[in-house]
Amino acid sequence: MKILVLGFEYLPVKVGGLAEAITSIAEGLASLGNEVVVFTPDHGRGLGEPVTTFKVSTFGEAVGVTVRKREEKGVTVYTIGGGILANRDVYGPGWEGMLKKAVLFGKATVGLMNELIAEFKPDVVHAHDWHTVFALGLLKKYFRIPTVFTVHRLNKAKIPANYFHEANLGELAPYPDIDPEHTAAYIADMVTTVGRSYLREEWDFFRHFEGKVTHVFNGIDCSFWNEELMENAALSRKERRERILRKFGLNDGDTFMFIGRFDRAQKGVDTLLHAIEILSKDPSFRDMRFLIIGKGDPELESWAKAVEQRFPGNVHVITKLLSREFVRELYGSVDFVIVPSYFEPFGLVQLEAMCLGAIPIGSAVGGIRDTVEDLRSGMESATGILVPPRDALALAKAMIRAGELEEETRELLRKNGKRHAREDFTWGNACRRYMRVYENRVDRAASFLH
Ligand code: NHF
Repeated sequence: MKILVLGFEYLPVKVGGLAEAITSIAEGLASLGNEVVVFTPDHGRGLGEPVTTFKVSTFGEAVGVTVRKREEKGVTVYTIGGGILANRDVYGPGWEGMLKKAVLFGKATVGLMNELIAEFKPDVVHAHDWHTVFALGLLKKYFRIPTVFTVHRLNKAKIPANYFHEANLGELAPYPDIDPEHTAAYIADMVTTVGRSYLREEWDFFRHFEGKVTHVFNGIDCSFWNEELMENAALSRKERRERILRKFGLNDGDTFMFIGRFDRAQKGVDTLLHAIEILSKDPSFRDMRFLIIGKGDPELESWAKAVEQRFPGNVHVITKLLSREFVRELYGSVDFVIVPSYFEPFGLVQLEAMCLGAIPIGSAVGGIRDTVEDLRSGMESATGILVPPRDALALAKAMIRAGELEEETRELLRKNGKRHAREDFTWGNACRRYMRVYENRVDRAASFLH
């Protein structure tokens, strides 16, 4: 098949998990024998060779657009630059800048498609997240190509209708404020999201598109998240843990790690900080160590630092960016990884942890629930522990329970986790299912089926 992928992030341009997902999907589809082309903004990176230039009228001026092209792992990537598309802030500058970027990107995709269509007429356009809504709408309007819209995370924003008028899509904007996710899903022929539980949790949104909605799980690339590639691969897990803790000035003990954005809306580091306060009153706290890694909300950063100062023998906080290689050492050394998200469409941390033998303790939401098998499901398949979200007491209790697990049980959880992550959540599986979506051979979510 000929597949055109649209997205605002494509590696090496990365803000969050989206870049990894879109790149892996494009490369995975190419390795299944498809012809895959990506359109993505240049974001001032200047990657690839310039191949064409043209002008686009937008917001009262004629903007010179430059398109660059590169081939990467079987995928042809066109990056569209010029005007605000050259701004390095992927989702900006500011909200207005973001919207202008999305409109210009949309209009420029029509210019580029005009040049390619004689040679490359896509069988399907696959757009990722709402920033591509104008591109999706315009490619559908001008070229009548079947479209798929994938939600990686609902943003639930409202856009003034004039941006749709500016994009020459006034017919999609009959009201003053438009939800771009709703519009993208409305015009798409198929709508997917990255996990089954997330689809159900957000049914209030997805139910509007019942009949053309399904999930496609993301994958995890275990070729990088692999214990054998660790610097300390030759050491036992216990020795690795001792080393890592010593590096941070801590004595050995059961180690719980959080890694992620410090925000108030999703990742739940506040629930963990509350749980540590609760645990500090329990005798088992003496032998517990916590590595808290991430950055973001300054208030949460200072709260984490304050907890570290109160419990210097137990807690170590890192707010600087770490290399992927060092994060791999950490995953392969700690006992447990805490994923206390309020919601999580798919989530990578719990899977990276499982690939490297760290046992996840996470919220029973979205992708965490889809990928972690709770201890209660029986020892044959269990890979971690699930707790209700936003419940610091439940999380604290789960950590005490985890600390009490025998080595034999931990070993089994690690073994199950590695198998589950490596075999059940591959990008190959994801791409094979996307092919079924494109070919209309996929099962649908239905409100009357349980
Ligand atoms: O893994 C890539 C990512 C997801 O849960 C994640 C999220 C945004 O919030 O699909 O998209």
